[in-house]
Amino acid sequence: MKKTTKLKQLIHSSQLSYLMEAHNGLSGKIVEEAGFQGIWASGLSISASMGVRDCNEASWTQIVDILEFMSDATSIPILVDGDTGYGNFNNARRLVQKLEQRNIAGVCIEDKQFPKTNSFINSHQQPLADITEFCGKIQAMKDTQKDDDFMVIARIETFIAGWGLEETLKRAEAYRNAGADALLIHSKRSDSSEIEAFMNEWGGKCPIVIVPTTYYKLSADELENLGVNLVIWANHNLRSSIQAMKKISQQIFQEQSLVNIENSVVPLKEVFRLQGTEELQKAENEYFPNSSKR
Ligand code: SPV
Ligand code: MG
Repeated sequence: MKKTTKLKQLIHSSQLSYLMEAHNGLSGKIVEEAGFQGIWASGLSISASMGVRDCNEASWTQIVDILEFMSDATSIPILVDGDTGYGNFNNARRLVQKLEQRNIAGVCIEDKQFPKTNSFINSHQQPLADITEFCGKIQAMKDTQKDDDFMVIARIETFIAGWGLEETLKRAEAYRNAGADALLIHSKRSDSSEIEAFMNEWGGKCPIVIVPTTYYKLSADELENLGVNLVIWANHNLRSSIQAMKKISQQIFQEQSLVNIENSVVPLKEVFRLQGTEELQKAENEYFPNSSKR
């Protein structure tokens, strides 16, 4: 099945589905091996792993290069965090073309202005996009996609930017009418009250995606009971790897030796396995039989 069709099915499934964050080919592979059915290519995590801020400091082509590695390394669908689409409708529709060429399954764009700022930073100062302009962007993206199953998800930042339920519902209806395949309702509260309020009024008119980073205390059952379709674990591979890298760097720096280290890191052969070294060795036997003699 095509990756686009898989993502579409996940979003429309009657069961709650989950996407796990990855930020490069390696983390994408780890997410797939863990059993997840899809990947969230997080703007926060990709920018952080590049050592820059989550405000479009990395150019969109630099992001697309990373996405190409992620897509090549995995067989499950990738939903890309497309920020604001990197400009106006024209930039956003060109992004769709480039993502489809790389076998990406869908993209999520948020109704803020370029350059965006991460939703958890200075969110009271984050201007929202004009509704009509954002609807044109969604339409242009949907009109551009060649594969009917490519997903365009519209992310609503009203709660993040200090607006209420009324504005959220108004935008939700407008973006759905513009052709969005699903809506991501973002919240930075430590509880799910904003999401619950929205779900009570929305009435299942189209699939809903959430990112419970700050309301992380919800149990699996509580998440299920919200009635949303897709949950994104948005940054947890990035955050766990930062913790692991800090710990090992500090320990090696202090001990100036690897004596106590070897058993707390994966063996090299695991790195080679994840890189697919075995496949190359088989290919060498087939296509390059005398390679060992050279
Ligand atoms: C991301 O993962 O980059 C997101 C989600 O956009 S958030 O960081 O919550 O804005
Ligand atoms: Mg983001």
